[in-house]
Amino acid sequence: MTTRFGLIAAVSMVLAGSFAGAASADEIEVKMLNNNGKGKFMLFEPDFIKAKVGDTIKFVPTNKGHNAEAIPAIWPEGGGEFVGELNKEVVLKIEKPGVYGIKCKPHYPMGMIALIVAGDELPNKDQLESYKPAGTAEKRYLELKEQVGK
Ligand SMILES: [Cu+2]
Repeated sequence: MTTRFGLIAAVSMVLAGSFAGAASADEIEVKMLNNNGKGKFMLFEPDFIKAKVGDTIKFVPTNKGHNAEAIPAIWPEGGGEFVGELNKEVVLKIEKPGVYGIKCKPHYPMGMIALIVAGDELPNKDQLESYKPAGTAEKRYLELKEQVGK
């Protein structure tokens, strides 16, 4: 019995240790949706994400026909490559502070975009002003941009 309790205690300590290690980095889930049931179609939910360096953003293909990939014009230097496949879960690891623009390639023209803001200092913040979204993406882009720094 003593041995078994000893083992359980040891396992518990290992588990507690790994949870403590993970506590500083969060995994944030973003759904890729056809609609949100509130009159919004083709969207990331959430579409404005506050994160920190070390976090991972997991894009989940809740509905079919979507992907998640970088908007290269809104991407921090050293932020890495990011192109998810259609209908596939894809994970972005945040390695650098800054603003990250995300789009769904098929639905970008319908405004399927998201912004991730990581950290307080945003070295590529100017990209938000110089970026010119196309078509319907503009309305949503302006709404998202409004939220940066709030
Ligand atoms: Cu899409």
